[in-house]
Amino acid sequence: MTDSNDLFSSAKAPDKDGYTAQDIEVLEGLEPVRKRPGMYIGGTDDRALHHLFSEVLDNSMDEAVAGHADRIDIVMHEDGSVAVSDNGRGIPIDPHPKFKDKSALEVIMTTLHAGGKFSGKAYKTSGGLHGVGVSVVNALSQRLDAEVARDRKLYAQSFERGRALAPLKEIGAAPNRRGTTIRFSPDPEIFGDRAHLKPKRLFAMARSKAYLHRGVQIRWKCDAALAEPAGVEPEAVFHFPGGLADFLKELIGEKRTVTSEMFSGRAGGDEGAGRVEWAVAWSGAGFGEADGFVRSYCNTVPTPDGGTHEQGLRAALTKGLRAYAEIAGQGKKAGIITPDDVMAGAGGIVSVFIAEPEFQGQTKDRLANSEAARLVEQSVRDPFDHWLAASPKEAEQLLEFVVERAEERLKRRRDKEVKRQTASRKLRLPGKLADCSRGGSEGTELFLVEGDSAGGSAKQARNRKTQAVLPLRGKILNVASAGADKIMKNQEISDLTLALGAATGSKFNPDDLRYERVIIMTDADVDGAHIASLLITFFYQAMPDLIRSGRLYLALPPLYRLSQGDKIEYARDDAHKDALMAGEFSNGKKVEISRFKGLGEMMPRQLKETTMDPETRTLARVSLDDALAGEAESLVETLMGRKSELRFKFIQDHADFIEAIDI
Ligand code: 0RA
Repeated sequence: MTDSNDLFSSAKAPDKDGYTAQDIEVLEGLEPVRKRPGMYIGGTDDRALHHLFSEVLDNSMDEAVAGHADRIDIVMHEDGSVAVSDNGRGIPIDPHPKFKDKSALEVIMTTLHAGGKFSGKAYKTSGGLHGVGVSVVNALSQRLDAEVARDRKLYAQSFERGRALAPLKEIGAAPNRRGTTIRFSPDPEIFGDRAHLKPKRLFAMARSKAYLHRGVQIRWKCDAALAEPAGVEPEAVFHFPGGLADFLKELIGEKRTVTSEMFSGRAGGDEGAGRVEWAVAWSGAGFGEADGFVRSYCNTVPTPDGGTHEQGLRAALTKGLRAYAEIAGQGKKAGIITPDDVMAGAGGIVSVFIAEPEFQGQTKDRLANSEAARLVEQSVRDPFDHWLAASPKEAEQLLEFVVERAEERLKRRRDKEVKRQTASRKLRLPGKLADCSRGGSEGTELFLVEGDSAGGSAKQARNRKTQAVLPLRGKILNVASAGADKIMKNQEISDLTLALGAATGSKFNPDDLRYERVIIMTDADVDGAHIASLLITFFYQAMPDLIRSGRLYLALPPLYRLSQGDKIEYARDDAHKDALMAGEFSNGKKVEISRFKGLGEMMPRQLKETTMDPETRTLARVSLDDALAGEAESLVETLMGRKSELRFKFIQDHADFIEAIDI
């Protein structure tokens, strides 16, 4: 045995083609295949059934890819059998060294894993069953006929369910041809009575094979009795010297593309391992299949789950385009481009030929060889750079197109983020709340406002980004005198806790608070003070830490507006008004004094300036001195628990409880 790893080199072994019967390794019989077909072909469904055809076609295809054959004939017979012929070297028929009475062909056909490739000197690069071998097809066929033209003679052997009916026989002369014909019919015992090979499917498989190897002509024939009902041509010839470029043209049809020419090419010669071929075009209108598509193949076997060769293509195109943008002075644009953006509007095909393909995944539909990624990237990159440089105008259009995809992607991501945020917020937020738009709580404020009309003014006056407004209707429940049950059911209280995002009592966690500050904004009158005191009571009992951490405030809206000519001032209360009259406005000229009946009466602009705008407002921080906690407790208990008439005075008088500060 020679130990050459080069699948495609015709080695210097005894036979002129470098392969003898002793190269075939015998592993086991075919019984396991019939017992557990799923283990070998991944099931017994339609897909598995058609895999049998792939395997047979791939064997012939490999002869062609290796340069030994240039023609393959496929014939679908009326009985449901299909024959695949090639003009390759012919399966070896010499006696096998280990089984002296058997030909190599019989050993190949009846022995699992028989095939040179398992000794690293395969006659084939792949297989539709990812290399399980033609013996599996034989095992799962009710009948298989093999015919070999070799050394000017014609040989034949037939099998039923994997068993040879007779030894290989020389049946005539073949003076000027060579090659192999395998005709098989899948076994209904395995696939069921109605499992028939579908002409349409075989036709499509045959056709795409021809695109993948320009050096082969595939002829298709189908018995009219099958072709007509299936709507398939009874005869066709597939030969595509344009290779994948032809294939892509066919796939994208009349659709408009971003560049006038597609990007296609090949590297690594016409035969053998290390070859790469590709074709890519971009379409603004999309190609129908979602946004874009990539079809990939390894040794002409489709890899619908992609893999390393697709990665290589993506990498080459992305890096190439980025580099082009850099050179064209548009590096900034290129920074946001990802492989997904490049491939989003692309239709592409990539085909590689490698020595020992490894397939991964549940259905073994993904190429795993890492050298395939390097091979494709290296092969494609240079030609892509040249392609871009050769027509700057088109390259520019492509870059624009891809950058648009990137921008769309970023926008989608932003929209999704916003949607997710608002959805998760809205889900649990009270309907009356006018929330702020900022994501985190940092720098945000919740204004608790008395009544809907003041709420309306506050919503107009606020800074939407950082200030939220929750209007509370009428007097809120006095939690100091209400039972727990009543508190839980109270709408205003539940709205308030929902808006704050934090639980009450022992479950309160300051980190949950959705706002940095909570600002009670009530009218500057008795009712307003009452509501403020009720709210403070609520916070004192339900979230004392909110007060302790200095996050609860009272807004101080003005009660009076004083104007004298152009000069305008606002006064918080009578004392403040009197002080202004005695000071700034004491020049004897007429002063206009108006009294606000409520926040709702103020113009949003006035409300903003006097009460809400952090630049110009004054707030009072509600503080709770822990040293006075016991006293506060009893005060709240007496004041809020029963004697409501004392509340207003309490709020107004206790300067140690309310401390005016500027923020
Ligand atoms: C094993 C060894 C050789 C060729 C083949 C198998 C072979 C198999 C198939 C299956 C369909 N068509 C095929 N053609 C060839 C090499 C034989 C030699 O060295 O002469």
